[in-house]
Amino acid sequence: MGKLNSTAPCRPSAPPVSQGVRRLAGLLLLSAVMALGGCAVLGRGDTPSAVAEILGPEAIVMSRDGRVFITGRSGVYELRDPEGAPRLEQLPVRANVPAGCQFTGAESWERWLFVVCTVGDGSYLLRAQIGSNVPVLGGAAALPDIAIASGLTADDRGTLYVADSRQGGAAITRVTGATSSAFELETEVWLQDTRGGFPNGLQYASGRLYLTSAGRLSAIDLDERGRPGEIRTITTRLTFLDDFRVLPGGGFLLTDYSFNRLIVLSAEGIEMGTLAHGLQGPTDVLLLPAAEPGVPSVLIAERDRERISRVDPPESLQRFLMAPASNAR
Ligand SMILES: [Ca+2]
Repeated sequence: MGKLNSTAPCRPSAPPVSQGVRRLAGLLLLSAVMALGGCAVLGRGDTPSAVAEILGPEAIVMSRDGRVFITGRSGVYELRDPEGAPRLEQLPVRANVPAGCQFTGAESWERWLFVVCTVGDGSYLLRAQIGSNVPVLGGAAALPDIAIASGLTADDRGTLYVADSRQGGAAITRVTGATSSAFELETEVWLQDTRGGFPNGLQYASGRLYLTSAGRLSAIDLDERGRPGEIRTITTRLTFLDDFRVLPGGGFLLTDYSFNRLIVLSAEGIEMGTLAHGLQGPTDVLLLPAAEPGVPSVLIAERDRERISRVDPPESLQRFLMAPASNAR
């Protein structure tokens, strides 16, 4: 399927240590790899192959018409032809956003792409209309409640939710007005962090918000007024979990940042297996629908390897990625 094939393997990733140390180790490794003239591609199966190089990739999102957008440390990109001859195109920014704003969360809702970025103590929301050949990011709006914007998701009505990774800050802020023509936002603290643990990945699915914070994955019900209801812990682990996908059958495809792998959890939080290992700082995942009915492949953002990778799921886990009909529950 892909045109990128194996030549020689990269070195194995460093053992999991603290997040900051890992970041540094990742940078050193990148310098070493660049000195060697680039890292060879790893091939298929449950070790990833390279799709595109990007500085500090954080989020991968697919629009409703199947276009793939990626946030990186210093820009937002469209990944064209991910399974053929992948290439990145940077989205121009025509907005009043401070220099050095680092892009993190991304979400697509109807014809919009939304991204958040943080510089200093300020966070901003930008949007682009998808449809034109190269979407242009504009309309930067400050997000006053948010120190370190992280995960971003939209509910069925286009209300946005932003996770704030600042320790002790609000866990989740709700943003309305992002789809209005004036782009006048109303923000409110939606959920105060009561568990004290680095809110990061955030995804809305079927009337619930799912959140990772440090090693915890939680489900938060929305009541009929859209307020947070019951908060349920799905799993707690001694690691840092980053972004994830809610799978068609109700399970989760989850980046285990500290242990450099991608895991599949059942809806109940039971680990069903490792979908990819040997990653370097995985921060997000996306299911790429199969061209013909079949098994989707998976795109992975590897922040510490500064690249987007693709992996074909091992047979033992394929049923979890497919429609519920083939996924006995
Ligand atoms: Ca993240």
